Amino acid sequence: MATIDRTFHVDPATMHLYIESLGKIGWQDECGAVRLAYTPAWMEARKQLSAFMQAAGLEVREDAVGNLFGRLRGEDDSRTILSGSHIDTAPCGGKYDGILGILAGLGALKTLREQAGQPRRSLEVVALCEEEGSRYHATYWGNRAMWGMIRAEELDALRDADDISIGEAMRAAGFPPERYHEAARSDIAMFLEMHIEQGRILYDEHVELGIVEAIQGILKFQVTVHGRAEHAGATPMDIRRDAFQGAAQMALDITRQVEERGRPAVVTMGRWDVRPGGVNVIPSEVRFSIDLRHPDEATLRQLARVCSETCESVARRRGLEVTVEQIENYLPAGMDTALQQTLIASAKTYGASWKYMVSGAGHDSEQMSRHVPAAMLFVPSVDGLSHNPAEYTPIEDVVRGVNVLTATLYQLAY
Ligand code: HGY
Ligand code: MN
Ligand code: MN
Repeated sequence: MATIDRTFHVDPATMHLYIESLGKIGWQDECGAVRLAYTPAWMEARKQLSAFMQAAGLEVREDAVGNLFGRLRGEDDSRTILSGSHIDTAPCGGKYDGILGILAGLGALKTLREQAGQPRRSLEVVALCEEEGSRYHATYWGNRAMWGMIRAEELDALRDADDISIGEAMRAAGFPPERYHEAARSDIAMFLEMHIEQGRILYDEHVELGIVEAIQGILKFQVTVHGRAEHAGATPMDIRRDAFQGAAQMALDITRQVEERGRPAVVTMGRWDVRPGGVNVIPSEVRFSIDLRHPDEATLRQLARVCSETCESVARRRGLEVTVEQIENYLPAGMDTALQQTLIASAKTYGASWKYMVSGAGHDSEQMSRHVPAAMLFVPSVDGLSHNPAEYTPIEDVVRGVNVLTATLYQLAY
């Protein structure tokens, strides 16, 4: 049974200052937090974080792809206990997704340095440079760089909506892409991530903390439908090869089949591109994304077959061509049971209510768990809202989570 020898109390005013300072950077009133990888807002947020890390007495360093680290060096400096999350946001994000995990790690290390002094084992907080895949299909870019999983061809192949490659964006931000491999590390011992739940289970059930047992699997596809551009007025409905009507039918048929499967299966088609885009032109080409998720690998793969078979049968019926390309493949990931027990012992020490959960959202911990023991601590999202500017977690929930994280890191590093 895990034990907790000491508790700590992070300063609520410090956490509030951190959240509000970072929340302002990249905020766009009609959209929310917009901090896409290698953009000026992303650079500004890293600069602010770096200043807070220095003020907390941490040794600050950035790696070759822009991950930012704050280190509290231990007597034994050979390995690193890492905590943190991602600094980038969804296209229109909130003030908590990702960034709160970084600030929680920062608050914890600041508190430990002030109240417990030098640790036995080195501790670090990390602002991972890119997790969302909002600008590039480069999900977990910072994480994958640390594990030496980036492939050189990605630097040119990954392009944003303005056809700027991730390598060009890196260079413009001061990170020569040819040095990406220097980000690889072999000293990470374990990873702990605090994150907002982004769903409504904790909020609805009035539970204060979530202990994540597993992160569900995610398969993403890019569907491209080809038809024939023709005149909107002069072409009878029964002879059209309308790529949009076909794509819409595919989306609705897939959605219906996933809904029939029931919870927790989910599917989202969030990104569409209709060409040529004329009001009076029958669309000839439509691209849309599929984000498919389920905690069970076999079910996930079975639903992936449903997606491709549905697209092909609709295309046949409508005289269209269709390609279904898999662009991301993250299988379900289990969190480390020993680290979960330490988090639970810490939650109990603070008298906090908690429950086991499976994460609906993907997280950096999923990638980390492929290489080292990883664990996640959830704090509630009001109304379950996330990937939305109205994202909100009350400061008392934030402080409770940071206190539990701090006591857990103390147990692991002192
Ligand atoms: O997509 C996700 O689940 C995460 O927000 N990147
Ligand atoms: Mn997110
Ligand atoms: Mn996130």
